[in-house]
Amino acid sequence: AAALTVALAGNPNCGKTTLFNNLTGARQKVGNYPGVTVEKREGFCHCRIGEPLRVIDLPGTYSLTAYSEDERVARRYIVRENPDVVANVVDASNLERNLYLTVQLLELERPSVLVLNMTDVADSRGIRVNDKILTDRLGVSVERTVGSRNLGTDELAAALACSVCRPAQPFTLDYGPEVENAIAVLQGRLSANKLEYPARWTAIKLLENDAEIVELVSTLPDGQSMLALAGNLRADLEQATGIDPEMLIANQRYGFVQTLILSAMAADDSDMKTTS
Ligand code: GDP
Ligand code: K
Ligand code: MG
Repeated sequence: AAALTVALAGNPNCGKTTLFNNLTGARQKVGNYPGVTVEKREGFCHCRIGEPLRVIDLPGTYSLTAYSEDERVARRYIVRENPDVVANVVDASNLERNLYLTVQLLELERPSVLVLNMTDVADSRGIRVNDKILTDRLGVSVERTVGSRNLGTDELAAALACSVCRPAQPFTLDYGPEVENAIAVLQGRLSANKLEYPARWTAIKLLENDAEIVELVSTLPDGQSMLALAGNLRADLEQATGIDPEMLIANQRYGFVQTLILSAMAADDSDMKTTS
């Protein structure tokens, strides 16, 4: 059987390359500075469970906008190359910034596993979250690792191999009534077309006025009228809320993440797993 493809995605410096090395036995350069992973790398994980995993180390990003090449590379890879599973690596000591990317990755609708790395740092700072809350609210399984000590690697490999056995749980962030209405209108028009990106994600990106997605939609048979519609919806949203739609959407994402973290930290931690 063909190897399952796993894409490692996450913020810069959350430990993606360290986990890549742990999984594949490679010796790629890691470091606490940006720009180490300039392009995606690939290797194989011959883990204890069945099939080997083909592991891709994507460039680190804080968001999935069209503003930087790293972000475009990451989102294009996840959609066009269709990896079997996205391993979203998260710095567990810096949840707010990291989960802001997580919700955007989940909107790409690929099967995903949430990897809480740097759990040693989180533990030492007293940052404790309940994995079950994260799993319930995000629809993904959670694995804990300490990459720099090669802890949790086998469990991670097993979870990645297993992730494709069960169907992906759909994740939908509720952007509030005004934005959701606009998304629904655009999604309805978009779903008549064959798109490479998920229709809901594409609708959100049109409301954010994402340059690459605007370009893509302009090539559709009724693309020009859809872009005009998106322009009107953006103007209506700005009129109704007084906020630029791109900012409005970013604010909703931050709000969701903040609420999620508060719930996950407040929850009884008696069922917490530890790695060390
Ligand atoms: P990337 O930018 O996501 O690829 O991150 P790297 O793999 O280059 O790691 C960034 C830095 O964090 C390196 O110095 C690693 O040794 C360190 N690191 C990776 N994982 C952990 C971990 O779980 N705990 C701690 N304390 N450090 C880690
Ligand atoms: K790095
Ligand atoms: Mg790296």
